[in-house]
Amino acid sequence: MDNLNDILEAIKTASIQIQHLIAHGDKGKSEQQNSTGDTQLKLDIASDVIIEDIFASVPSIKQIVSEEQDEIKYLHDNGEYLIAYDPLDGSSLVDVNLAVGSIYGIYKNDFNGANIIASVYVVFGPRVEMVVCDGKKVELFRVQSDNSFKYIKDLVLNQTGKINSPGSTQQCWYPHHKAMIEDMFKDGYILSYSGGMVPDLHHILLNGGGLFSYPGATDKPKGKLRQLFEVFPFALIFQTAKGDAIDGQKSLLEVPTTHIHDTAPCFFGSNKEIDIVKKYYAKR
Ligand code: P6P
Repeated sequence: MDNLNDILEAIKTASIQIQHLIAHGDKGKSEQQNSTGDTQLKLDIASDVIIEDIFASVPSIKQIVSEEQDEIKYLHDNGEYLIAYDPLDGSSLVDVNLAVGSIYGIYKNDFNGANIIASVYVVFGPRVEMVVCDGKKVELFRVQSDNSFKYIKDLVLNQTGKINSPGSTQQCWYPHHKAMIEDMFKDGYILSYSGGMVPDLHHILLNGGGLFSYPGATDKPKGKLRQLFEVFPFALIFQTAKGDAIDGQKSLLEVPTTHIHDTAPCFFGSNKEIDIVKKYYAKR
């Protein structure tokens, strides 16, 4: 059993500081762009600095990869864990007072789907909640008035759900994807999409099921969401919560990584909804 306590405590400490930053920090744009070409908000950079400074004091962390930085950072030669993180996913949503989140993928030996051993995300919404997955269970924690993280319950998906959360630019969807989304709505699924993958996926997990999709499309054939610090962490969570996570055919954790900022088309959901995806994506 891996000892992740030091890392979890570091994430809790960083999250309390990031919560304060969201509420009171400078929300302007910086002059910089990240590796994916997104203009970085001052919140992105400030959140990244908080996390990196705290991780630098954790001896078990060997390397880190951040959405906000081009290269791998080397922390402790004798460290055991590699962490890829998105410090504040969907940060532009703060300006319209919508929920945002931090995502952490914890790896051993190498940054790829096969080597992820745990994932954590923190959602900054009306409440601050943290979800921790060690590959065996998915646990929900909620921040209390004294900034402690109280265990609430384990999260398990039902075999089917009601939420359909379709990402990507609709006018760029491939015909088979468009048909799948439209048929799901005809079958009574309920639309839920905020533009923030952390709250959108948290909603599905807490409501017991449904489908979140960010497919390849004509504008982004390999999708938009980043493998190491967005796709793989949530894939581990959904597969551990008795749902599934695929690229249209196979497990997302089998998708090869050639660069630390690679993206992947991704589908996360309950088993019935993932079967629907496989049907529409068969032989594509
Ligand atoms: P679109 C936020 O920028 C993000 O990376 C994810 O949190 C979210 O799911 C996706 O992009 C939204 O992308 O193209 O729908 O705005």
